[in-house]
Amino acid sequence: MRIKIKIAALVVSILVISGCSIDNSQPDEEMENSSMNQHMEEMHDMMEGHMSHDEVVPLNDSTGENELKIPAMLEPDNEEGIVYTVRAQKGKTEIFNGIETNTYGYNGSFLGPMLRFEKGDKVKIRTINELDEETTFHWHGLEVSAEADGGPHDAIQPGEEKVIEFEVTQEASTLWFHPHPHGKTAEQVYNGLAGLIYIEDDNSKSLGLPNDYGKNDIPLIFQDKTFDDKHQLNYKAAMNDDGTIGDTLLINGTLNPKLTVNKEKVRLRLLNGSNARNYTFKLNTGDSFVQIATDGGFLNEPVTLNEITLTPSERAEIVVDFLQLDTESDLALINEDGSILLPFEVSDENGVVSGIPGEMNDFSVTEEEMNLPVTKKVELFGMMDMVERNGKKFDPERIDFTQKQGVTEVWEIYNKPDMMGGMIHPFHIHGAQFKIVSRDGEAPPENERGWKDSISIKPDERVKIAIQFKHKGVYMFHCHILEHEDNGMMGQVKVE
Ligand SMILES: [Cu+2]
Repeated sequence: MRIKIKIAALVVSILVISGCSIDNSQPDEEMENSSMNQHMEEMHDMMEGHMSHDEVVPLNDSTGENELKIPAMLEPDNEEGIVYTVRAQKGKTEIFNGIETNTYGYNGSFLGPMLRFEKGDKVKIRTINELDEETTFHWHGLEVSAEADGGPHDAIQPGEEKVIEFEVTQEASTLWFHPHPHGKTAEQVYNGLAGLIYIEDDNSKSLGLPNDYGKNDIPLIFQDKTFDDKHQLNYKAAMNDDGTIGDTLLINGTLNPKLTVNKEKVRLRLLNGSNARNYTFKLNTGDSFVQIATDGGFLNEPVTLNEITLTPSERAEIVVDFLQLDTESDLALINEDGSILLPFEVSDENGVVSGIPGEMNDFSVTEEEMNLPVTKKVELFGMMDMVERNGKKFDPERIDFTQKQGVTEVWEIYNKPDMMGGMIHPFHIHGAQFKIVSRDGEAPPENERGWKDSISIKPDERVKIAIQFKHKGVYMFHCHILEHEDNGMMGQVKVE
């Protein structure tokens, strides 16, 4: 009953929205009955598919029968002047035993390799599109010129290639790369296009943190999928305009993964690489762990947590101390529903002894940044394919904001609730790392006091961020629920 009232109220509210800001080619007074009926039908269809967060299909437990795959570290080319080659390609992957699933990948059939950069590196990447459709190569979280950023303006046609160059000027962090073609991002990521970037610097190498890749420094790319009865990824069938959610979790492309670790501190680099699902990660024993890094760098000090929530595209580095945990009991990483995401098998071997330093970084939001006036306002609103940003849909021909290179501005992002209460929108800005100044006027939680490029924004929440762009050009800012992005919850800032 309550739901019916909510739906009725929502129909009215959406009719108002669609009359005035989306379907604005047709003035309200001329709206005929037929069009009204059509709107009602569209609304009905929309409600059927709308994903409220109480209704998210739970994930199947991992049986732990497959050892977690670790993405290969990409070797540089020997070719003069080109450091790396990254190819987007189609392939077949054995996700289920003895069955080939059609997938996309970078330099392989599914997902991509890890690219490791050092601060100060001058990098050239030859990007090649071997798909049958256009794509782009977007370096999520990397502070590069807009030409290298791989937004929707940089489409590479099938069979074509593009060389990009940039210098790594930012601090140690875990970033990632994925496609960003106009209106096609969600499907390409869903099919498997995503890879990791590790940036290291003098600080990260001197902190003594676990850094043996694949042994005690483990990347975890979380992606939920729906497989059809032929074990294929059928995006069109699975697609939900409000964010495509699946019941099957893959970590680094591994179905039913488990992770074998030594008795030591293990660093987990968590990446929510899902189209739309949020994850609250915890240990099944309720034990705590420490978070050491946000999207774009180390926290000043480790923050002890019992759980951490990541919305799509957010990252966090955490350290779990398997020397301190009771390894006799079953240990696993679980989510908010208690679904088993990743069982751990702890070997009898002691690993290396590593500490976690008390001081890791010197991040701060300055007094000046705190007092800057808000000069850009972003309002996120809507659901399904009726999402909008500041009352508009993305238009590649329209520049929404301009900002001066090297000048810090404070943006305020507001998630305007709808009659259904609204939903969390993960908000991402290209080409820069930013600082959270406040959430609803309060200082952000301790584990968000570090560089960010993506943030979760709850319904009715107002978040202020301080952002500076190092490079010029046109950058995207958008909701990272990939279907919302494809449906136009995106704008462009021109940095001059
Ligand atoms: Cu959204």
